[in-house]
Amino acid sequence: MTPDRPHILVTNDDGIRAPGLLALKNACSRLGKVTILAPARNWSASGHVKTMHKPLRVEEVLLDDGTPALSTTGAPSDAVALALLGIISGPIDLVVSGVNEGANLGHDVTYSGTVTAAMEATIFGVEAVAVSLDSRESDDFSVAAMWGARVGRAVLERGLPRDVLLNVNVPPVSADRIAGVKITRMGLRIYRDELTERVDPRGRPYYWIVGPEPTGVEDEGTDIWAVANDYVSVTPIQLDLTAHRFIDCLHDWDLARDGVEPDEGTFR
Ligand SMILES: [Mn+2]
Repeated sequence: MTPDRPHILVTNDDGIRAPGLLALKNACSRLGKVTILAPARNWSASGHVKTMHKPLRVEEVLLDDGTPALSTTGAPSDAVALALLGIISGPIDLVVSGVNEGANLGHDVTYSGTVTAAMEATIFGVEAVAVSLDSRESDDFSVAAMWGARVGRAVLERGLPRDVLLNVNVPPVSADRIAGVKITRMGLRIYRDELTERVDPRGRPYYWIVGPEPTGVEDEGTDIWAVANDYVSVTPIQLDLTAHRFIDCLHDWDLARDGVEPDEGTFR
């Protein structure tokens, strides 16, 4: 059931100045009232953050088109928590996160600030969609934003099961070259990171973990396969990470058998 004028929170992980955020705001404005609360800086690949040991600031800013917005010193997931805990007044019907510069496919979702912002909404019981564009070069986020709004519209109309969010990835092609939309499962990313060691001016080593963009296994039915074939990929993700298929096997492991005992003096 769609409220007459749903209230949509738009956030991202590329920061409040990112063009993908503005494009998503424009697209989501067709669905209802949009409020923006996004990180002040780029938090890409920050994972699911809960800032606990320093204060969070929230500041009123204007986007490049003059739209009022809120920025925070916190992470993307902090932005969502701030909004849902009361920084934004009134109920929020939907959280849309993106449009991220770069895909969030397969295991990327565990690193992704874009997806974990949406996960934070799911934890709060608010429906959420993450949207990413599979390009690091394109500055046109309008097609991906439109698909994010289309998926968001469907979520508002139909609702999602509790614990489920939608991860949308859009190929970097014009609207008329999109082959369609595929409902997918998470594929297998292949990361190509390498360890680079350098030495600082004081003679101590430091490290970079960096490499070419990840590739992936293009198994049919996966998010990686869909985007590689110019389809919009929509993957339902759940926060229950339990490996259900392994539970029975794990029962047979006899984890409590003798042989590894506590140190003397522990828990006396
Ligand atoms: Mn990002």
